[in-house]
Amino acid sequence: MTQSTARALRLHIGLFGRRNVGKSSLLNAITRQSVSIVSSYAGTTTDPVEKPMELQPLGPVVFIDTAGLDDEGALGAQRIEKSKLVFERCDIACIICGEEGWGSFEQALFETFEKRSLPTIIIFNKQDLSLADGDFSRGEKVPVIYTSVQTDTEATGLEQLREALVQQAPEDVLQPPSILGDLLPAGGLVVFVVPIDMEAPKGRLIMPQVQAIRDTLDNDAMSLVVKERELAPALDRLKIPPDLVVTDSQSFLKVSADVPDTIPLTSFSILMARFKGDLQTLADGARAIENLRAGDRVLIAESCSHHPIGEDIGRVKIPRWLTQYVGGKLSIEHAQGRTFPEDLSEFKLVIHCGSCTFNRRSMLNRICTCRGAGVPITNYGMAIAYSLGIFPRALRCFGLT
Ligand SMILES: Nc1nc2c(ncn2[C@@H]2O[C@H](COP(=O)(O)OP(=O)(O)OP(=O)(O)O)[C@@H](O)[C@H]2O)c(=O)[nH]1
Ligand SMILES: [Mg+2]
Repeated sequence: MTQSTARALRLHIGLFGRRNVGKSSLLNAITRQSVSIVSSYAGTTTDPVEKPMELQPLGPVVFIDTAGLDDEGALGAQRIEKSKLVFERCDIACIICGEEGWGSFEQALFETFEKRSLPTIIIFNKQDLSLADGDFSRGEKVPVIYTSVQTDTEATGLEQLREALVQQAPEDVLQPPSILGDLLPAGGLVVFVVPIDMEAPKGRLIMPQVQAIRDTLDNDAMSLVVKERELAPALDRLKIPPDLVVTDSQSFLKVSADVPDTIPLTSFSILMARFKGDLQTLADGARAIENLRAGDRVLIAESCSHHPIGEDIGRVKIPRWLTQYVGGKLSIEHAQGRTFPEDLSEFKLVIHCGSCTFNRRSMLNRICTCRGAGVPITNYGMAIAYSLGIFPRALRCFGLT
């Protein structure tokens, strides 16, 4: 995806500040590469340096490292001009402070961005030197973070930077293109498997099902909607096999047995992992199931606050499948709606629902919170696929295994 995403679709993040505050060091720390030259000489970076990358959970971004905006002399003035041109193509501006902290220089820069309605993040770098913030008052509604990115030492504050970027990203950047349209060829056919059981709402379909059907129509593709029992006869009636089968995760086992291995298969919840969250992070989270041991604490979080009925997926089925996989009893806790524990450090894994009632920013925020706490996070569909042993198959259609 990094290569194929057009530059214009990437979130552009500009790094600005005085010379020597650590703009280039920050770029290198977040990319984990030596992209920009770092030195104690003030004025090391001259022309803007662009680095496109995949930044989970945001997706494709490009960081732009710039020359210090307090550069001096005739050449310095030209460099400042070049850096200022970067203001034009930024979606988010980071103001980085170093030894001198916040001063009138940073304040003026902040006001410039404010006038441009450019979302801003304030970064106090070089925290390892125990610096004071300087003349800074926290009146503004702008994320303020503290980092330390000296080469050869472990960087701190980068997870908070990710979180701030999610918070400041414009709405359209956070919208993924489609639920499943890109997985289908033009005129393609998808079979949806929708169990009608006790939990199915009377007389209607649930939101991810409706959204997936609508997305298929929007992408000029065809859909066939069946219950589990009708799946095999439906496939038998088709002259050409479908391009994709999407099932309710709870029916994964039966459906995977009925659908030949050559036909791509996934679940509504896994589609939602990409649409509302971040496919790669949530897939990595599912792999943490491998390391679970009896007694480990697992948080199961659900964004809607429905009243659990029957064999509730979050309360009964997932705990049962996980326990079977781990081979011992886990200590499972639940969170519903907007409540989410502040301290996640004791959890070995967070399993989140598809999050159809949250917007993407809320789900990405939760992903960042978990990342910040060093706790893997996955979602219902991924966790079910993993514990039932069909994880690689369920991710194959996305090019992931
Ligand atoms: N102690 C400490 N030093 C840092 C940190 N970040 C950067 N430095 C040092 O600060 C100096 C300047 O770092 P750069 O990353 O080159 O700063 P810059 O803002 O890109 O500087 P110019 O390109 O000259 O504008 C280097 O000696 C870095 O090693 C940090 O978090 N802590
Ligand atoms: Mg630099």
